[in-house]
Amino acid sequence: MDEKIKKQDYGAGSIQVLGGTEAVRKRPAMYIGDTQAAGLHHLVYEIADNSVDEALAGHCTLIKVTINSDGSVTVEDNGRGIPVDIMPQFGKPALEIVMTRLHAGGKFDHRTYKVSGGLHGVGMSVVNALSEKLTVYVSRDGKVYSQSYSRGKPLNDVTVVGSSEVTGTKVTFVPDNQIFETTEFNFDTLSSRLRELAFLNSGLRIEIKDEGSGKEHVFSYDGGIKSFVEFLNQNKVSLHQVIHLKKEKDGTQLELAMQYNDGYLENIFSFANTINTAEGGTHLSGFKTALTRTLNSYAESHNLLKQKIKISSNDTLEGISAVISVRLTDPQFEGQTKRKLGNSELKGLVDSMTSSGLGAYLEEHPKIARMIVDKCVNAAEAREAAKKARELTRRKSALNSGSLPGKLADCSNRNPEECELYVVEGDSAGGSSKQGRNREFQAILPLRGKILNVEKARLHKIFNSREIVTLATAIGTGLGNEFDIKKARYHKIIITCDADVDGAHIRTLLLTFFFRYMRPLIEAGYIYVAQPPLYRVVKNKKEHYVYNEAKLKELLNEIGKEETSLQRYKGLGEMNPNQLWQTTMDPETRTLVRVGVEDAVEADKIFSLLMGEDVEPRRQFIEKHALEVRNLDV
Ligand code: 28F
Repeated sequence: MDEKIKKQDYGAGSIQVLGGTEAVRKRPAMYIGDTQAAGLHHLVYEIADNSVDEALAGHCTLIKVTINSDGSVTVEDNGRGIPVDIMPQFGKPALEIVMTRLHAGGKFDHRTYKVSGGLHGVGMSVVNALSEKLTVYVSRDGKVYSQSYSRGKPLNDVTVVGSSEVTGTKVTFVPDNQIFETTEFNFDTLSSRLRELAFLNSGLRIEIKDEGSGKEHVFSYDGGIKSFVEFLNQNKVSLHQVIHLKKEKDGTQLELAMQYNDGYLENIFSFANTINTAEGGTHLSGFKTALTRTLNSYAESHNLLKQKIKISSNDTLEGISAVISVRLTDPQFEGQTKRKLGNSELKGLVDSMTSSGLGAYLEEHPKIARMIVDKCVNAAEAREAAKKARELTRRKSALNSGSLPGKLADCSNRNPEECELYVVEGDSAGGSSKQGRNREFQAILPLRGKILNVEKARLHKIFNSREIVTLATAIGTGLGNEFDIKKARYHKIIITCDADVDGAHIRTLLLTFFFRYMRPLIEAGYIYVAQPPLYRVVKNKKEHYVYNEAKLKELLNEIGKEETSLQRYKGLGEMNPNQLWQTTMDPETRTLVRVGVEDAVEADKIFSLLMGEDVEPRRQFIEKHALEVRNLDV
């Protein structure tokens, strides 16, 4: 075959190779951010990015990611396959060079936007250097080529291992446990990023599968970020069609999709060159400024500001779901995790593109404009009213009084790291757990009845809910803007509800509340769900506590049903203090499930679903997951 033609094909001449990958192993954080879970997952994104580039070049339609049972990960695509012909300047196949040499632009904070298929292969050598073992398969020209590596060094030459009628690239790697603090991949973490990639590259199909658990997802969205917003509002009541804008100015592209729902929460995702800027940055502030100004000016020019209260930025963000995606040539990522866009020129650019685009949209859609403005005016008025109410109640508010709630049976230890707060349902459970606990480090807070559904309430109502104020005061962190995790009085907050429908509902209400208003507690790993037993089985004076139906079956098979007494616990109140201690509170024998926010989008969806107004999807969800609800691990 003609080498010259091939070279032109993929621009091998333009590839800038900087040398070996020793530097990567010496300072991995420079290349992947850190060596903890985030950096570990970054390895997968780095490989998948190459497939995305191949898709951007118009040659790849499918990416598959698999977490294998042995803990390794496989990423494969149906692109053209990495070229395998010999590069004259190295005397080695292009594939080996891509896999083993550091390329310009591969640095974590220097990753630049590749318009289409230019510099891909970048980043692969970084992943390879940080893998205990990596094997690549390339299907190309009717053959399958392969090469394996250990810590970035080839174990063999590129060899033909088979034939193939299709083309593509497949990489399987085992992250190096000498480099990473953890080498366990989280399905939900990978899944949420891959879903984002599918939204940001419409038409691309991305499949993810966990061989261990059998979980799998297929992501494929023709509508791009418009579909993303529809997805965000999927279990909410949306108020209008998604507003979708595409603009370009001074070489910067902006794509914006937004839609209001009837709730009060802000849900905005921002991206720069498809990188999730979770900490926001100049593009996000440009958008917010423009949104406030455009809505105010529409309201003024159409005489919609009745009480002459100006709409504030917060008013425009109530119930908004939006995705802002910018593409620019030289993105600067700032902040500790490099997830904040720093380019100062972007604020003005995004502001002016949003203003003109949104302004025009509102003029063309007066009904939608009117509804959005009314919603904002309504929010502004509620904010004013809440401010007045707050000033009135401030003096008597428990949140500011510094004293602890009367219902709290506190522990004597004052070191938060050692202290636990059991939040229990009702006074009777409160009574037995107070007697059963170890009062040195275990505190009890009984809540009466259902707590407020925060999904359906505005902030001032939440601040006025007695149960919520009691909870926030007992925990010590305060709420909303005043929230301070350093003030947490307990590092374990244990939700303990009955194993019935009411209990499940209260648990969900509490989790929703923590998720929406005290999320740092979940992120810090402070929130737990207790697992009280469902049954007490006694045979020959021997007691067994059973935590689920399956285990009950198992036990009865083992010990036999005859002359066995079986007690089903309907509530914690039915257990005596000693039983409660043994089964649910003794750190030696109890089981706690830690609540995590692995996938904020997924969790958000579940909460909207469980707490929102749409009855039908909720019924479906509960039917589908009825068996898991006891362990709802959001
Ligand atoms: C599972 C990970 O890495 N897919 C990739 C390609 C395709 C080409 C390519 C990659 C090196 C010097 C460009 C093929 N034919 N999946 C992947 N698919 N890299 S990485 O080229 C790398 C060259 O410059 C490719 C023609 N041109 C490019």
